[in-house]
Amino acid sequence: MRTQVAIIGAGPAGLLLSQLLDLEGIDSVLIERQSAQHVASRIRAGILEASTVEVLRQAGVADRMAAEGLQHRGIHLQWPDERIHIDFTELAGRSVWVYGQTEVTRDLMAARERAGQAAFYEASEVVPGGAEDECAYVSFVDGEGNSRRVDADVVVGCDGYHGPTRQAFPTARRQTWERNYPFAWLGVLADVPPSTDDLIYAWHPQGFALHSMRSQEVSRFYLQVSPDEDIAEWDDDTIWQELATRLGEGRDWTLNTGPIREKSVLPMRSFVSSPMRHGRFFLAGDAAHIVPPTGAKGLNLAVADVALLRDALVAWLHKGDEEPANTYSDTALRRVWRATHFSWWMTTTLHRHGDEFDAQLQLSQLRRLATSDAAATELAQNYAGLPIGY
Ligand code: FAS
Ligand code: PHB
Repeated sequence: MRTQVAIIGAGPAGLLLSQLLDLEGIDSVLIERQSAQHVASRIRAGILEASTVEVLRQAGVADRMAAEGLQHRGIHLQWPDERIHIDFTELAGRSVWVYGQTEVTRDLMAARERAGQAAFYEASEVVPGGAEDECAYVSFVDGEGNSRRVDADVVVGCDGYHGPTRQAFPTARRQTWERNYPFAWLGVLADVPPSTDDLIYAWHPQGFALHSMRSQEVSRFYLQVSPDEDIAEWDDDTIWQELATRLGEGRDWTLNTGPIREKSVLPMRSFVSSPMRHGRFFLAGDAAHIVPPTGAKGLNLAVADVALLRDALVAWLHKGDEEPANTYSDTALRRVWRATHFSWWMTTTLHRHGDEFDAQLQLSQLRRLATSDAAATELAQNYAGLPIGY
Protein backbone atom coordinates (compact mmCIF):
# COMPACT_ATOMS: atom_id res chain seq x y z
CA MET A 1 0.00 0.00 0.00
CA ARG A 2 1.03 3.62 -0.48
CA THR A 3 -0.25 6.59 1.55
CA GLN A 4 0.94 10.04 2.54
CA VAL A 5 0.84 9.50 6.35
CA ALA A 6 1.05 6.12 8.09
CA ILE A 7 -0.28 6.48 11.67
CA ILE A 8 0.61 3.85 14.26
CA GLY A 9 -2.01 3.82 17.05
CA ALA A 10 -5.76 4.55 16.82
CA GLY A 11 -6.26 6.12 20.23
CA PRO A 12 -7.46 9.75 20.41
CA ALA A 13 -4.20 11.14 18.93
CA GLY A 14 -4.14 8.80 15.92
CA LEU A 15 -7.86 9.07 15.20
CA LEU A 16 -7.86 12.87 15.50
CA LEU A 17 -4.80 13.25 13.27
CA SER A 18 -6.33 11.09 10.52
CA GLN A 19 -9.56 13.13 10.75
CA LEU A 20 -7.80 16.52 10.60
CA LEU A 21 -5.51 15.43 7.72
CA ASP A 22 -8.48 14.07 5.77
CA LEU A 23 -10.18 17.50 6.03
CA GLU A 24 -7.02 18.95 4.43
CA GLY A 25 -7.03 16.39 1.62
CA ILE A 26 -4.13 14.35 3.00
CA ASP A 27 -4.65 10.59 3.06
CA SER A 28 -3.52 8.33 5.89
CA VAL A 29 -3.65 4.72 7.07
CA LEU A 30 -4.28 3.76 10.72
CA ILE A 31 -2.49 0.70 12.15
CA GLU A 32 -3.73 -0.35 15.61
CA ARG A 33 -2.69 -3.24 17.84
CA GLN A 34 -6.02 -3.67 19.66
CA SER A 35 -9.53 -4.37 18.36
CA ALA A 36 -11.82 -1.42 17.60
CA GLN A 37 -14.10 -2.59 20.39
CA HIS A 38 -11.21 -2.56 22.91
CA VAL A 39 -10.15 0.96 21.88
CA ALA A 40 -13.75 2.22 22.15
CA SER A 41 -14.22 0.77 25.65
CA ARG A 42 -11.21 2.32 27.41
CA ILE A 43 -12.08 4.53 30.43
CA ARG A 44 -9.53 7.34 30.80
CA ALA A 45 -9.54 11.15 30.82
CA GLY A 46 -12.53 13.34 31.57
CA ILE A 47 -11.61 17.02 31.21
CA LEU A 48 -11.30 18.94 27.91
CA GLU A 49 -9.58 22.34 27.77
CA ALA A 50 -11.24 25.08 25.71
CA SER A 51 -8.49 24.76 23.07
CA THR A 52 -9.15 21.01 22.84
CA VAL A 53 -12.87 21.70 22.30
CA GLU A 54 -11.93 24.14 19.52
CA VAL A 55 -9.78 21.52 17.75
CA LEU A 56 -12.60 18.95 18.02
CA ARG A 57 -14.94 21.55 16.49
CA GLN A 58 -12.43 22.06 13.61
CA ALA A 59 -12.43 18.27 13.18
CA GLY A 60 -16.23 18.25 12.93
CA VAL A 61 -16.66 15.87 15.86
CA ALA A 62 -17.88 18.21 18.63
CA ASP A 63 -21.69 18.02 18.17
CA ARG A 64 -22.37 15.32 20.79
CA MET A 65 -19.86 16.94 23.17
CA ALA A 66 -21.73 20.26 22.82
CA ALA A 67 -25.04 18.46 23.52
CA GLU A 68 -23.93 16.11 26.32
CA GLY A 69 -20.73 17.66 27.73
CA LEU A 70 -20.86 19.67 30.96
CA GLN A 71 -19.22 23.11 30.89
CA HIS A 72 -17.47 23.86 34.21
CA ARG A 73 -16.38 27.29 35.49
CA GLY A 74 -13.68 25.93 37.81
CA ILE A 75 -12.75 23.43 40.50
CA HIS A 76 -13.07 23.10 44.29
CA LEU A 77 -9.98 22.54 46.44
CA GLN A 78 -10.72 20.80 49.74
CA TRP A 79 -8.69 20.18 52.86
CA PRO A 80 -9.84 19.48 56.44
CA ASP A 81 -12.50 22.10 57.40
CA GLU A 82 -11.81 24.16 54.25
CA ARG A 83 -13.25 24.14 50.71
CA ILE A 84 -12.46 26.92 48.22
CA HIS A 85 -13.51 27.46 44.61
CA ILE A 86 -11.00 28.41 41.90
CA ASP A 87 -13.06 30.21 39.24
CA PHE A 88 -11.30 29.76 35.87
CA THR A 89 -13.83 31.95 34.05
CA GLU A 90 -13.21 34.87 36.44
CA LEU A 91 -9.42 34.41 36.80
CA ALA A 92 -8.39 33.16 33.34
CA GLY A 93 -11.38 34.01 31.10
CA ARG A 94 -11.79 30.33 30.13
CA SER A 95 -13.83 27.30 31.22
CA VAL A 96 -13.34 23.55 30.79
CA TRP A 97 -15.65 20.78 29.58
CA VAL A 98 -16.42 17.47 31.27
CA TYR A 99 -16.74 14.90 28.47
CA GLY A 100 -15.09 11.47 28.80
CA GLN A 101 -12.20 10.42 26.56
CA THR A 102 -14.24 7.28 25.85
CA GLU A 103 -16.88 9.48 24.18
CA VAL A 104 -14.27 11.54 22.28
CA THR A 105 -12.78 8.29 20.96
CA ARG A 106 -16.20 6.98 19.90
CA ASP A 107 -17.05 10.25 18.12
CA LEU A 108 -13.73 10.11 16.25
CA MET A 109 -14.11 6.41 15.36
CA ALA A 110 -17.60 7.09 13.96
CA ALA A 111 -16.27 10.00 11.86
CA ARG A 112 -13.40 7.93 10.48
CA GLU A 113 -15.74 5.09 9.64
CA ARG A 114 -18.12 7.47 7.79
CA ALA A 115 -15.11 8.78 5.84
CA GLY A 116 -14.07 5.24 4.84
CA GLN A 117 -10.73 5.54 6.68
CA ALA A 118 -8.23 2.78 5.85
CA ALA A 119 -7.58 1.19 9.25
CA PHE A 120 -5.98 -2.10 10.32
CA TYR A 121 -7.10 -3.16 13.82
CA GLU A 122 -5.62 -6.14 15.69
CA ALA A 123 -2.32 -5.62 13.87
CA SER A 124 0.83 -7.29 15.22
CA GLU A 125 4.59 -7.19 14.60
CA VAL A 126 4.27 -3.48 13.77
CA VAL A 127 7.65 -2.10 12.70
CA PRO A 128 8.27 1.45 11.35
CA GLY A 129 11.26 2.04 9.07
CA GLY A 130 12.87 4.37 6.52
CA ALA A 131 13.01 7.47 8.76
CA GLU A 132 16.06 8.75 6.88
CA ASP A 133 15.23 7.32 3.44
CA GLU A 134 13.37 8.71 0.40
CA CYS A 135 10.31 6.80 1.60
CA ALA A 136 9.26 5.65 5.06
CA TYR A 137 7.19 2.54 5.72
CA VAL A 138 5.41 0.45 8.36
CA SER A 139 5.46 -3.33 8.11
CA PHE A 140 2.97 -5.38 10.15
CA VAL A 141 0.82 -8.51 10.22
CA ASP A 142 -2.88 -7.70 9.84
CA GLY A 143 -5.73 -9.19 11.87
CA GLU A 144 -6.11 -12.06 9.37
CA GLY A 145 -2.43 -13.01 9.63
CA ASN A 146 -1.34 -11.43 6.29
CA SER A 147 2.05 -9.70 6.19
CA ARG A 148 1.66 -6.13 4.95
CA ARG A 149 3.77 -3.05 4.29
CA VAL A 150 2.52 0.54 3.95
CA ASP A 151 4.91 2.98 2.21
CA ALA A 152 4.43 6.61 3.26
CA ASP A 153 5.91 10.10 3.06
CA VAL A 154 5.66 10.24 6.87
CA VAL A 155 5.15 7.84 9.78
CA VAL A 156 3.49 9.27 12.92
CA GLY A 157 3.76 7.35 16.21
CA CYS A 158 0.50 7.88 18.08
CA ASP A 159 1.22 4.56 19.77
CA GLY A 160 1.38 5.56 23.43
CA TYR A 161 4.05 4.94 26.06
CA HIS A 162 4.68 1.32 25.05
CA GLY A 163 4.54 1.82 21.27
CA PRO A 164 7.37 1.01 18.79
CA THR A 165 7.87 4.40 17.07
CA ARG A 166 9.79 6.20 19.84
CA GLN A 167 11.92 3.05 20.21
CA ALA A 168 12.78 3.34 16.49
CA PHE A 169 14.46 6.73 17.07
CA PRO A 170 18.26 6.33 17.27
CA THR A 171 19.13 6.03 20.99
CA ALA A 172 22.06 8.42 20.45
CA ARG A 173 19.51 11.09 19.43
CA ARG A 174 16.89 10.33 22.09
CA GLN A 175 16.84 12.03 25.52
CA THR A 176 14.27 10.99 28.13
CA TRP A 177 13.28 12.27 31.58
CA GLU A 178 11.19 10.18 33.99
CA ARG A 179 9.74 10.54 37.52
CA ASN A 180 7.81 7.67 39.10
CA TYR A 181 5.64 8.76 42.05
CA PRO A 182 5.39 6.76 45.32
CA PHE A 183 1.61 6.45 44.95
CA ALA A 184 -1.10 5.47 42.45
CA TRP A 185 -4.81 6.17 41.88
CA LEU A 186 -7.70 3.82 42.52
CA GLY A 187 -10.14 4.90 39.80
CA VAL A 188 -13.87 4.29 40.43
CA LEU A 189 -16.79 4.67 37.98
CA ALA A 190 -20.20 4.70 39.72
CA ASP A 191 -23.80 4.99 38.53
CA VAL A 192 -24.63 7.78 40.96
CA PRO A 193 -25.41 11.49 40.38
CA PRO A 194 -22.46 13.74 41.23
CA SER A 195 -22.57 15.35 44.71
CA THR A 196 -20.94 18.51 43.39
CA ASP A 197 -21.24 21.05 40.57
CA ASP A 198 -17.50 21.42 39.82
CA LEU A 199 -14.79 18.81 40.48
CA ILE A 200 -13.46 18.50 44.05
CA TYR A 201 -9.68 17.95 44.49
CA ALA A 202 -9.08 17.00 48.15
CA TRP A 203 -5.93 16.96 50.28
CA HIS A 204 -6.40 14.76 53.37
CA PRO A 205 -4.05 13.25 56.00
CA GLN A 206 -5.19 9.80 54.77
CA GLY A 207 -4.49 10.64 51.13
CA PHE A 208 -5.72 12.49 48.06
CA ALA A 209 -9.23 12.09 46.62
CA LEU A 210 -10.93 13.50 43.51
CA HIS A 211 -14.65 13.76 42.77
CA SER A 212 -15.17 14.00 39.01
CA MET A 213 -18.04 12.91 36.79
CA ARG A 214 -19.12 11.80 33.30
CA SER A 215 -22.73 13.07 33.26
CA GLN A 216 -25.54 14.07 35.65
CA GLU A 217 -26.07 10.33 36.28
CA VAL A 218 -22.49 8.96 36.37
CA SER A 219 -19.69 9.94 38.76
CA ARG A 220 -15.95 9.28 38.48
CA PHE A 221 -13.75 9.17 41.59
CA TYR A 222 -10.06 8.63 42.38
CA LEU A 223 -8.36 7.71 45.67
CA GLN A 224 -4.63 7.88 46.38
CA VAL A 225 -3.33 4.37 47.06
CA SER A 226 0.11 2.73 47.05
CA PRO A 227 1.58 1.69 43.66
CA ASP A 228 1.28 -1.99 44.58
CA GLU A 229 -2.23 -1.67 46.08
CA ASP A 230 -4.28 -4.89 46.13
CA ILE A 231 -7.63 -3.84 44.67
CA ALA A 232 -9.25 -6.80 46.52
CA GLU A 233 -8.78 -4.74 49.71
CA TRP A 234 -11.26 -2.17 48.36
CA ASP A 235 -14.87 -3.36 48.53
CA ASP A 236 -17.60 -0.87 47.70
CA ASP A 237 -18.34 0.10 51.32
CA THR A 238 -14.65 0.78 52.01
CA ILE A 239 -14.43 2.93 48.86
CA TRP A 240 -17.48 5.02 49.75
CA GLN A 241 -16.36 5.44 53.36
CA GLU A 242 -12.86 6.59 52.37
CA LEU A 243 -14.20 8.93 49.68
CA ALA A 244 -16.65 10.53 52.14
CA THR A 245 -13.88 11.03 54.72
CA ARG A 246 -11.30 12.47 52.34
CA LEU A 247 -13.80 14.65 50.41
CA GLY A 248 -14.94 16.26 53.69
CA GLU A 249 -18.42 14.83 54.27
CA GLY A 250 -19.91 16.70 57.23
CA ARG A 251 -22.81 18.80 58.43
CA ASP A 252 -23.16 20.84 55.26
CA TRP A 253 -22.14 18.34 52.57
CA THR A 254 -22.83 14.66 51.97
CA LEU A 255 -21.60 12.25 49.30
CA ASN A 256 -24.17 10.36 47.18
CA THR A 257 -23.33 6.65 46.99
CA GLY A 258 -24.53 3.95 44.57
CA PRO A 259 -23.49 0.93 42.45
CA ILE A 260 -19.83 0.89 41.39
CA ARG A 261 -19.50 -0.13 37.72
CA GLU A 262 -15.71 -0.28 37.39
CA LYS A 263 -12.59 0.11 39.54
CA SER A 264 -8.89 -0.10 38.63
CA VAL A 265 -5.46 0.99 39.89
CA LEU A 266 -3.67 3.53 37.67
CA PRO A 267 0.09 4.16 37.93
CA MET A 268 1.43 7.71 38.28
CA ARG A 269 4.46 8.83 36.28
CA SER A 270 5.96 11.84 34.49
CA PHE A 271 7.82 11.05 31.28
CA VAL A 272 9.15 13.17 28.41
CA SER A 273 11.10 12.04 25.34
CA SER A 274 12.94 14.42 23.01
CA PRO A 275 12.99 15.02 20.09
CA MET A 276 9.46 14.37 18.79
CA ARG A 277 10.69 14.18 15.20
CA HIS A 278 13.41 12.16 13.50
CA GLY A 279 13.50 12.47 9.70
CA ARG A 280 10.20 11.11 8.37
CA PHE A 281 9.11 9.90 11.86
CA PHE A 282 7.01 12.09 14.19
CA LEU A 283 5.60 11.42 17.69
CA ALA A 284 2.34 12.77 19.13
CA GLY A 285 0.56 12.22 22.46
CA ASP A 286 1.54 9.60 25.02
CA ALA A 287 4.12 8.20 22.57
CA ALA A 288 6.28 11.19 23.54
CA HIS A 289 5.10 12.19 27.03
CA ILE A 290 3.15 10.98 30.05
CA VAL A 291 1.80 13.21 32.82
CA PRO A 292 0.22 12.18 36.14
CA PRO A 293 -3.56 12.74 35.63
CA THR A 294 -3.86 15.21 38.57
CA GLY A 295 -3.63 18.17 36.19
CA ALA A 296 -6.08 16.68 33.64
CA LYS A 297 -3.48 17.28 30.91
CA GLY A 298 -2.82 13.91 29.20
CA LEU A 299 -5.53 13.95 26.56
CA ASN A 300 -5.31 17.74 26.12
CA LEU A 301 -1.57 17.55 25.42
CA ALA A 302 -2.18 14.83 22.81
CA VAL A 303 -4.72 17.08 21.05
CA ALA A 304 -2.33 20.06 21.12
CA ASP A 305 0.45 17.93 19.54
CA VAL A 306 -1.92 16.74 16.81
CA ALA A 307 -3.18 20.24 15.95
CA LEU A 308 0.43 21.44 15.62
CA LEU A 309 1.44 18.37 13.57
CA ARG A 310 -1.57 18.82 11.23
CA ASP A 311 -0.30 22.32 10.34
CA ALA A 312 3.29 21.07 9.90
CA LEU A 313 2.29 18.18 7.60
CA VAL A 314 -0.07 20.34 5.51
CA ALA A 315 2.77 22.87 4.99
CA TRP A 316 5.26 20.15 4.09
CA LEU A 317 3.18 17.69 2.06
CA HIS A 318 0.92 20.23 0.33
CA LYS A 319 3.13 23.31 -0.03
CA GLY A 320 6.67 21.90 0.15
CA ASP A 321 7.40 24.13 3.16
CA GLU A 322 9.28 21.95 5.67
CA GLU A 323 9.93 24.76 8.21
CA PRO A 324 6.91 23.99 10.50
CA ALA A 325 7.93 20.30 10.47
CA ASN A 326 11.46 21.36 11.45
CA THR A 327 10.17 23.36 14.44
CA TYR A 328 7.36 20.93 15.45
CA SER A 329 9.37 19.17 18.16
CA ASP A 330 10.67 22.31 19.88
CA THR A 331 7.25 24.00 19.78
CA ALA A 332 5.41 20.91 21.05
CA LEU A 333 7.95 20.26 23.82
CA ARG A 334 7.62 23.82 25.18
CA ARG A 335 3.92 23.10 25.92
CA VAL A 336 4.74 19.57 27.09
CA TRP A 337 7.18 20.86 29.74
CA ARG A 338 4.68 23.49 30.92
CA ALA A 339 2.00 20.80 31.33
CA THR A 340 4.56 18.43 32.89
CA HIS A 341 5.51 21.05 35.49
CA PHE A 342 1.86 21.88 36.26
CA SER A 343 0.92 18.19 36.57
CA TRP A 344 3.92 17.56 38.85
CA TRP A 345 2.97 20.61 40.99
CA MET A 346 -0.70 19.57 41.33
CA THR A 347 0.40 16.01 42.16
CA THR A 348 3.03 16.88 44.78
CA THR A 349 0.81 19.56 46.35
CA LEU A 350 -2.26 17.36 46.76
CA HIS A 351 -0.92 13.86 47.48
CA ARG A 352 0.25 12.80 50.94
CA HIS A 353 3.90 11.75 50.75
CA GLY A 354 6.99 12.43 52.86
CA ASP A 355 6.70 13.60 56.48
CA GLU A 356 4.78 16.15 58.59
CA PHE A 357 7.10 18.92 57.36
CA ASP A 358 5.92 18.18 53.79
CA ALA A 359 2.30 18.20 54.99
CA GLN A 360 2.72 21.69 56.47
CA LEU A 361 4.26 22.95 53.22
CA GLN A 362 1.29 21.54 51.26
CA LEU A 363 -1.26 23.13 53.61
CA SER A 364 0.57 26.44 53.38
CA GLN A 365 0.36 26.23 49.55
CA LEU A 366 -3.39 25.52 49.73
CA ARG A 367 -3.97 28.44 52.09
CA ARG A 368 -2.01 30.68 49.69
CA LEU A 369 -4.38 29.65 46.88
CA ALA A 370 -7.31 30.64 49.12
CA THR A 371 -5.91 34.12 49.88
CA SER A 372 -3.97 35.19 46.77
CA ASP A 373 -5.59 35.97 43.41
CA ALA A 374 -2.12 35.77 41.84
CA ALA A 375 -1.62 32.20 43.09
CA ALA A 376 -5.16 31.19 42.11
CA THR A 377 -4.76 32.77 38.65
CA GLU A 378 -1.58 30.77 38.00
CA LEU A 379 -3.51 27.56 38.76
CA ALA A 380 -6.52 28.69 36.70
CA GLN A 381 -4.46 29.58 33.61
CA ASN A 382 -2.59 26.26 33.66
CA TYR A 383 -5.60 24.05 34.41
CA ALA A 384 -7.94 25.74 31.89
CA GLY A 385 -5.12 25.46 29.35
CA LEU A 386 -2.76 27.82 27.58
CA PRO A 387 -3.38 28.72 23.91
CA ILE A 388 -2.16 26.14 21.36
CA GLY A 389 1.35 27.02 20.20
CA TYR A 390 2.10 28.47 23.68
P1 FAS B 1 -3.23 6.15 23.80
O1 FAS B 1 -2.38 5.35 24.73
O2 FAS B 1 -4.62 6.50 24.17
O3 FAS B 1 -3.33 5.39 22.39
C1 FAS B 1 -2.20 4.72 21.86
C2 FAS B 1 -2.73 3.66 20.93
O4 FAS B 1 -1.62 3.00 20.31
C3 FAS B 1 -3.52 2.59 21.69
O5 FAS B 1 -4.77 2.39 21.07
C4 FAS B 1 -2.63 1.36 21.60
O6 FAS B 1 -3.38 0.16 21.54
C5 FAS B 1 -1.87 1.62 20.30
N1 FAS B 1 -0.60 0.88 20.21
C6 FAS B 1 0.33 0.69 21.18
N2 FAS B 1 1.34 -0.07 20.72
C7 FAS B 1 1.04 -0.36 19.41
C8 FAS B 1 1.69 -1.10 18.39
N3 FAS B 1 2.85 -1.74 18.62
N4 FAS B 1 1.11 -1.18 17.17
C9 FAS B 1 -0.08 -0.53 16.92
N5 FAS B 1 -0.75 0.19 17.85
C10 FAS B 1 -0.18 0.26 19.08
N6 FAS B 1 -5.38 11.60 31.11
C11 FAS B 1 -6.12 12.55 31.73
O7 FAS B 1 -6.06 13.72 31.33
N7 FAS B 1 -6.95 12.22 32.78
C12 FAS B 1 -7.08 10.92 33.23
O8 FAS B 1 -7.81 10.65 34.17
C13 FAS B 1 -6.34 9.91 32.61
N8 FAS B 1 -6.48 8.60 33.00
C14 FAS B 1 -5.72 7.64 32.37
C15 FAS B 1 -5.82 6.27 32.74
C16 FAS B 1 -5.04 5.29 32.12
C17 FAS B 1 -5.15 3.84 32.53
C18 FAS B 1 -4.12 5.65 31.11
C19 FAS B 1 -3.21 4.63 30.45
C20 FAS B 1 -4.02 6.99 30.73
C21 FAS B 1 -4.83 7.99 31.34
N9 FAS B 1 -4.77 9.33 30.95
C22 FAS B 1 -5.50 10.29 31.54
C23 FAS B 1 -3.93 9.72 29.88
C24 FAS B 1 -4.65 9.38 28.59
O9 FAS B 1 -5.88 10.02 28.54
C25 FAS B 1 -3.73 9.76 27.44
O10 FAS B 1 -3.20 11.06 27.61
C26 FAS B 1 -4.42 9.66 26.10
O11 FAS B 1 -4.94 8.37 25.97
C27 FAS B 1 -3.37 9.97 25.04
O12 FAS B 1 -3.84 9.53 23.82
P2 FAS B 1 -2.86 8.81 22.77
O13 FAS B 1 -1.62 9.61 22.66
O14 FAS B 1 -3.69 8.56 21.58
O15 FAS B 1 -2.38 7.46 23.47
C1 PHB C 1 -11.58 12.32 35.15
O1 PHB C 1 -12.75 12.76 35.18
O2 PHB C 1 -11.29 11.18 34.72
C2 PHB C 1 -10.46 13.21 35.63
C3 PHB C 1 -10.73 14.54 35.92
C4 PHB C 1 -9.70 15.36 36.36
C5 PHB C 1 -8.42 14.82 36.52
C6 PHB C 1 -8.16 13.48 36.22
C7 PHB C 1 -9.19 12.67 35.77
O3 PHB C 1 -7.40 15.62 36.97
